[in-house]
Amino acid sequence: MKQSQRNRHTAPPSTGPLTREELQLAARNHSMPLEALRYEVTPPGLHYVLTHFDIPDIDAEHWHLRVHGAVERSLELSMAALRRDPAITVPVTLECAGNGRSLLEPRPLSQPWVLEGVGTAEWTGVPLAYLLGKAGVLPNAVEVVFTGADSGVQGGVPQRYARSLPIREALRPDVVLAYAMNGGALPPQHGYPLRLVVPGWYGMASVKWLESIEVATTRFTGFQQDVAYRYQDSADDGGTPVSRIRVRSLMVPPGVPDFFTRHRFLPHGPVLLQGRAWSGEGAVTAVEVGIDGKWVSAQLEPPVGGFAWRKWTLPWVADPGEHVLSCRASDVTGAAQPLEQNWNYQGMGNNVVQRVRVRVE
Ligand SMILES: Nc1nc2c(c(=O)[nH]1)N[C@H]1C(S)=C(S)[C@@H](COP(=O)(O)O)O[C@H]1N2
Ligand SMILES: [Mo]
Repeated sequence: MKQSQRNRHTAPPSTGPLTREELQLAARNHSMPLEALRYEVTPPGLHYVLTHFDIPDIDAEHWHLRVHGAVERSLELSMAALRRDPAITVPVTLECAGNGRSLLEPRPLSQPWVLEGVGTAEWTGVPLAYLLGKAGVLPNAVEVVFTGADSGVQGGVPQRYARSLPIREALRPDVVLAYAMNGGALPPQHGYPLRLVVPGWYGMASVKWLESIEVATTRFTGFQQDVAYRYQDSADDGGTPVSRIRVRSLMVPPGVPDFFTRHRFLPHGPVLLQGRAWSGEGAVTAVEVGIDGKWVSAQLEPPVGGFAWRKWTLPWVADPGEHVLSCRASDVTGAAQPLEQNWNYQGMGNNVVQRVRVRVE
């Protein structure tokens, strides 16, 4: 697909007020309330949700997973068969690649996330590598294509939701085909009866309502791979694909909110500031907390897992007045959250530092 054709049906970014279409998406797809950062593992109802089309209605009794393409043996597996395979449980922080989009100026028109398109769950299921091993990946395999049961139209293109992974990522031992979330049945909105979870990658890679796994000998060029989820400077820029989660931290806003503005009110005196930090590039190594622009190192707790967030805390003595609190994480690659976000056409990979205004009384 030529890039000039790619964004032909996508409305250009806007400086105007929020549109009805954005409201419609925001009401369907919910984020994680920031106070839920207190939970190490996010309760399923508080985990963010992002669904491009409709939640498909799947009868798990008759559902089958197909594993096919460049393999020695194609497989067709029922849920009962998958449950007999060895299972692993992986704690994973998932974040939508468009998280923070509505903070950009001009604003790319899509799901208008603020900051909270994130959550951490314990995903239980069969390692993808185990099933690929059973099928026998042929030596000319390049990618693995994952297709969900959901379909619709995006950018004028009718499609089923599908994404691919390079073969070396697909063979990682921690990539899981999950049928349980936090020890309970996978809820409909999170991909029942089976979804892929790719630790460290932005959420778009973790295909829900999975029906087909195809080992491919050429690069996949589906819409969600080649058109959506790219870092582009403009509609005409081919851009680069979005993959791993950029380092980020968030804070539980202290005190209590104003109902409408969410401005915070806090009594003066000692308060424990806290939040969580994560990165898909590797371990978070530091979190600094900014108090009116002065940065102080926070205390870090061990992460919940290799690609799950870690808690940070910082005791603060709040003086009366207006204050701006922020937090900034860095990871093992040396990457740190930017103070001002670099703009991109689709509003992808935002990890600008969060700023929380509080009035101490
Ligand atoms: N089949 C299918 N899988 C999907 C999607 C989708 O629309 N359809 N959305 C993706 C996106 S963009 C994200 S961010 C995550 C969200 O997962 P969650 O809703 O379980 O948090 O699912 C991904 N997997
Ligand atoms: Mo997403």
